[in-house]
Amino acid sequence: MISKNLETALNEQIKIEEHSSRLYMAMASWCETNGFPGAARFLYEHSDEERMHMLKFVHFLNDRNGKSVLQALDELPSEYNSLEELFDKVLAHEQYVTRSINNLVDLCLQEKDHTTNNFLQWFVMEQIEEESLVQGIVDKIKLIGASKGGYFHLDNYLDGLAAGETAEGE
Ligand code: OFO
Repeated sequence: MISKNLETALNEQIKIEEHSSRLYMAMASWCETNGFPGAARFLYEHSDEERMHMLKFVHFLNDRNGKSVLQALDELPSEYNSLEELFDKVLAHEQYVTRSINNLVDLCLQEKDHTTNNFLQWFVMEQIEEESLVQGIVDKIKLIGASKGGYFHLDNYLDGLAAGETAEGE
């Protein structure tokens, strides 16, 4: 049985994951209509992953005799000035999610809830991957600068990532 405190905190995380899913879908849509089909594909897939994160929390909470509640979501931006600005925002959002997961772990430790702590460790590791992946994209964008050809290659690279290829296209 999960504590009321943790139930509330996990429901807040469900909201964050659902928001992440919609945020990346809105970003994918911007990319799709602004000449970046590879980035769009990458972000649509990422949106699906975030929904999967949300579902993990929903099932866990329900399995622990808690009650998962879907909440009203914040409005999303639909316009970006550039792909650079968009991916800077993805990185900032992932850093925010990492802080949120860490706060949840802190709460588990305070409450000595080892089961939830154990469940959250998957997300702790996932956040290392997510931040590192997005940081890599942001770094590439900084290297490209104003080069249109560079953006063309970056878009192909992101398409490859979405298809499960590595940076070298292996
Ligand atoms: Fe991108 O990790 Fe969930 O929100």
